[in-house]
Amino acid sequence: MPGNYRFSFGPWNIHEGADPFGPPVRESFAFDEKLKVYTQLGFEGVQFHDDDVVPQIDRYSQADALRKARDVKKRLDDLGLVAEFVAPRLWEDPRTADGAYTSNSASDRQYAIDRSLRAVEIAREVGCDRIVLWLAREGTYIREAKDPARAAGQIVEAVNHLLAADKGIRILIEPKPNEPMDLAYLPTMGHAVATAYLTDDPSRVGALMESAHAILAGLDPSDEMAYALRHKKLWSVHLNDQNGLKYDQDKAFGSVDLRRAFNQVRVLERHDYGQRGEWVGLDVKALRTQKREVSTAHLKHSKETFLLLVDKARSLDEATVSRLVAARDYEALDQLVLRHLLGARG
Ligand code: 3MF
Ligand code: MG
Repeated sequence: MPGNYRFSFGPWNIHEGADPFGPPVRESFAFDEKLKVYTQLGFEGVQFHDDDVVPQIDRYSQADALRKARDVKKRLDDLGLVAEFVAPRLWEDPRTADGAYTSNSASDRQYAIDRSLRAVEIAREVGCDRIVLWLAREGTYIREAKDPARAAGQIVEAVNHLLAADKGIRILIEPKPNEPMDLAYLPTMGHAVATAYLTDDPSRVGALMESAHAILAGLDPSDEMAYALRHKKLWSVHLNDQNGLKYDQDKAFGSVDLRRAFNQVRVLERHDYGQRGEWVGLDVKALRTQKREVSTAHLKHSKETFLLLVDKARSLDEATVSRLVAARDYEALDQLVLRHLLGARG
């Protein structure tokens, strides 16, 4: 297998299969069992929500929460694992029902900022300097409920609070156009990058591109990656797949559209992604139909597909690509790529 990429996923990617229409179908894996899966499958990086590190964080003082985080760090060290990022979970508490940083309630907005500041300290305790903001409920169900220009400013102010609280922390915005909201305020990479430039320290604000989120916005994930790369702001990815405009599926990488997956890998390869410490992150759900003993296969398969596509990206006949581009023979270019992906000879 080619490649010197490092892979990560989040503990939520090993789950019990509940969906909005049905309960869990598999017994849970304890946190320590999940950590063993990382080593078994060759993943070094762990993506965390703040309450993946400290379950029920709101019940604990910050001093107690940080003690618990130190214990998690020790368990990571013992297994040779690294925390990639910590993301404040700003969408489950009743105080986030109307949004977090953009809630119409001042006290609820304050809760969201305080909770995010706690997440920054937890990140430090587990040894990482990256905070991911998936702004789940920043948006509306009913257009007139909020002022969108004010909301854009509130998100910038919240990011500024985090930047000021810890001068070494970096913020990665993970855009998504919908779900749970009807319309979210930071739907695309363009919004994430533009928000970074509005903050007090744009050099410490970047983005995380999730394939399914780009597809839900009607965009091509490789173009979203490329846009952020050009701004030197592609600091992580959540690779997965999505079959058109419907509920957020988080299917195994490449499961729906192999060529779209190939182009994501190719753009990463062409821009030396990973050479500056970026992780290849997955955010994939096991199918509800999987039995418990095979409910981590989606992680193994997504990583395998990624590496097979690295091989495809590296072995594409780039001289012929250049010749066909120069001749503007895009029909032939199309077939060159299809034949390459299909492994056709001659
Ligand atoms: C939602 C997501 C989230 C984020 C995660 C980390 C549950 O569509 O992708 O996964 O990735 O919260 O920021
Ligand atoms: Mg994600």
